[in-house]
Amino acid sequence: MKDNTLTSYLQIRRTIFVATLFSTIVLLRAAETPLKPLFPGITPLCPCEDLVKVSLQNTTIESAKIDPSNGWCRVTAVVTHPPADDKVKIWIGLPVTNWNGRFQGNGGGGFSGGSASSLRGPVARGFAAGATDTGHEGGSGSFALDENGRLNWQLIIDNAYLGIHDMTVVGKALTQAFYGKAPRYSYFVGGSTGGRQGLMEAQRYPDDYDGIVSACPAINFHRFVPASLWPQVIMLAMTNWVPKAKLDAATAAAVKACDPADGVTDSVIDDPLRCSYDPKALVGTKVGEDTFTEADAEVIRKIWQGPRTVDESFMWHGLERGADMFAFADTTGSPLKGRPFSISLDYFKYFLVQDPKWDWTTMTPARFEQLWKQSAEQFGAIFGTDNPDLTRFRDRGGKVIIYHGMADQLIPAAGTIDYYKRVQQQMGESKKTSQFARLFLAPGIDHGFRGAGPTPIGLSEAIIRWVEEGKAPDKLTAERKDSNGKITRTRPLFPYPQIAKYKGTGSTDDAANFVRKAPTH
Ligand SMILES: [Ca+2]
Repeated sequence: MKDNTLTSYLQIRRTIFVATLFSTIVLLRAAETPLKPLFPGITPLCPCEDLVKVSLQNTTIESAKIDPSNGWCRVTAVVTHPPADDKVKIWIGLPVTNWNGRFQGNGGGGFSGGSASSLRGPVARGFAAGATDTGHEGGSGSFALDENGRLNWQLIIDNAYLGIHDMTVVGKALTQAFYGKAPRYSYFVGGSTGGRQGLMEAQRYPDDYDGIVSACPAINFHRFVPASLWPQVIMLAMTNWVPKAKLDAATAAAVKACDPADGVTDSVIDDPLRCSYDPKALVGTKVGEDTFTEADAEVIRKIWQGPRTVDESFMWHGLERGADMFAFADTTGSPLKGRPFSISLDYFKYFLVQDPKWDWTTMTPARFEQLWKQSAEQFGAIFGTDNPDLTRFRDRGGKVIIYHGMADQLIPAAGTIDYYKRVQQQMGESKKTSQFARLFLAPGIDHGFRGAGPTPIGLSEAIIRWVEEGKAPDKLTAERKDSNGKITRTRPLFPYPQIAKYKGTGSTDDAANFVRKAPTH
């Protein structure tokens, strides 16, 4: 059976929240290992309060105070971009003792650029750390429109890329002012939107970070965000709202059909891109009191296939088989009605249709296709974060680790694989790319890094070792724990396209019994 955390309704509704919290989760998992201090014994040059006097262009330092709860120096600053009167809020945390000599930028989730709470993990490990709201508060997409209902390009740009760069510049400058030394190394860590922000830094501001950890990145933003409305568009066009129980039945059937293909029957499809299970097998079967119909099968087939134009050409990747479908194909009430994913709905309302009162139930497949094209034209270059040219980042010695769960219910891993392949084409063959950028795929893991598969650990250590010691991550470890926190399964993860294959003997819960293999396709 699939992990029940994956199928719980409440968990899914909380996914945006999970994404927001993601960067904190990564760091808490890594908190055991103390980092080597790069400037042993270094102490601040000035009292924390003096940092309000630091002068930076277009920047107001609003406050600089010792936080009595943990003893750090906490600074808040606001950056603006004249002639716009935007306000990019920035939070910086500086350890008063035991600064490890490094800076860490932290990412956000959904439309939220980041949060002050994400500093806790890194500062506790001795980093000077920063985060930003990227110019607007909260997780709604409403910032995209100004008070006259027109696109607010400054706030869109702040959210798409400028805010994280501003935070990085301010964070490094305050670090230098506080300790009298610039950070020797800088890292960016984030998942979902944070993962997108990390790759955006590598693409647009390659000097900002030496190392980037980009988890389940929200790249290809202008494609996958509108694509996430597709399940609702299909159900609306077919007037066939498929209840959660049927979606779950199809997911369970796909997992059952494709799970053993990787050599281990463990409720995980290691490579869902090779699973072609067709839900027509369920037609006529009972799901609770209900009977699975041909129309239900058609909806689910189209969800897995992903959006297609009216004349059936490819628009974007669908959800992988095994990923929960309910986040995007959510329904409610009696009779059932569709309930679109909030980020997707906001994107259509505020960015594409530009009408906060837009009634999504007026959508047709033809209109969907038209808005899809508009999305690429208006926002592709700004929000897409899909530029494969990482030459400047590579040449300055930058390293990036990307990882993505293969049962991600919000961002199909296929889009990340597609981007990575494009990086390989652009930057030279796979060997050249692997010298600075590596992708790890985590089977059976969702957007919150839960699920039937084991969760990758040690990302922060891996990127630091790569940047500072030149040791590229040749393997990551993934762990699965029970509800008491006991490790019940370990697996190795190898850099894409290599896969972990069971040797055929020994426990399938022990990483030692898996070997590196090249995929057969
Ligand atoms: Ca399996």
